[in-house]
Amino acid sequence: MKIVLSGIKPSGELNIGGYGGALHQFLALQQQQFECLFFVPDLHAVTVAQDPNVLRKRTMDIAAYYIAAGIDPKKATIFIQSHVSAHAELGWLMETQAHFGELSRMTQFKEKSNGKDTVSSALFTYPVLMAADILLYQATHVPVGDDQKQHLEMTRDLAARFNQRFRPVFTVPEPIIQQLGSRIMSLDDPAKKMSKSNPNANSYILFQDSPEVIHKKIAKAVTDSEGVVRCDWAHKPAVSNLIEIYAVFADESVETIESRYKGVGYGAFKRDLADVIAAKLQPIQRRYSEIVESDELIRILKDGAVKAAETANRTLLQAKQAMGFVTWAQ
Ligand code: ATP
Ligand code: LTN
Repeated sequence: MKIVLSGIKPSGELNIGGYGGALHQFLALQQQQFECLFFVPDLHAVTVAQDPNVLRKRTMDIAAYYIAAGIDPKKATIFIQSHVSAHAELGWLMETQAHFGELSRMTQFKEKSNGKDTVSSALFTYPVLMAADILLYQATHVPVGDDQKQHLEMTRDLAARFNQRFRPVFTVPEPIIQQLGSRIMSLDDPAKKMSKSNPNANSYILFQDSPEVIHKKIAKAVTDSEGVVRCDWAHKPAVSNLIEIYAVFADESVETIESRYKGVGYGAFKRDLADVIAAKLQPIQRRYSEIVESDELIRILKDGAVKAAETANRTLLQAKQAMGFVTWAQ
């Protein structure tokens, strides 16, 4: 049985990077014979300071966007991380297995702590909680963007270390990092990942952006002076990034796009790209606004948490027994 688990943090407004690396894959995997769990990692969001009211709204937003984008609650379990307390508990147990040195090597921690006077210790141990998320459900496959590769590697190491030291409790998961869309870069600088933390709002496209805003942002996106719509990451990273975004949003190959725009300048290509993104986002935005304030969403999340907790508590009990905790039959 293949089990897929993944999540998008409610730490900022959802941008199209999260579509490329995550949602686009979630939708594809849901169609296959996988058991799918998609959750909102709110415990991960609070590793950096969050305004409580904003966190509350963004958590529901991410859940609503899952459904609006096409995740089907009848096929997948959708839940909020903090509603299943086993995550925090297994997170602690796995911290006893993680090494300070390996956590110190995590590039995401280095980037996020760089230049800050203080960072929370939770930001440092963040990958251990992520490992707990995955291992609780015995996930076999974890669809993520390229930036999560190192965290997945650590999850695999922790699972194997635990299994070896105690007894085989955890499945060692495989990352799924698709070729297209797993590294959507910033529109103002193709050397940087598209991220909501970028202070330049023109560097990313949000799920909630209107077609006008999308056109404006894509028109401003950096390109190069060659004027040829051709994918070549080494020499033309900015244009290659736009082509990849087009490919993901239109579900077309890079070659199809290159041949369509042969002899056509960047202007027309950019206008079409903006249309392609807007066409994908508009129905999602409509469905999002119908569901975000609804009782239906609350019911889906409550049912999801009950279902997730059953599996999670079972694995947690096995891990505690393996480690030698006193566990009377429950
Ligand atoms: P932040 O930028 O604030 O660190 P994030 O966008 O990396 O946050 P999430 O929102 O939790 O964090 O990311 C959700 C998923 O989307 C992850 O699998 C991540 O790898 C993927 N993802 C995020 N940004 C991009 C991007 N620019 N390109 C491709 N995938 C991305
Ligand atoms: N670390 C991820 C979010 C995340 C996640 C997970 C992804 C938390 N737990 C478990 C996949 C599986 C991020 O920063 N994007």
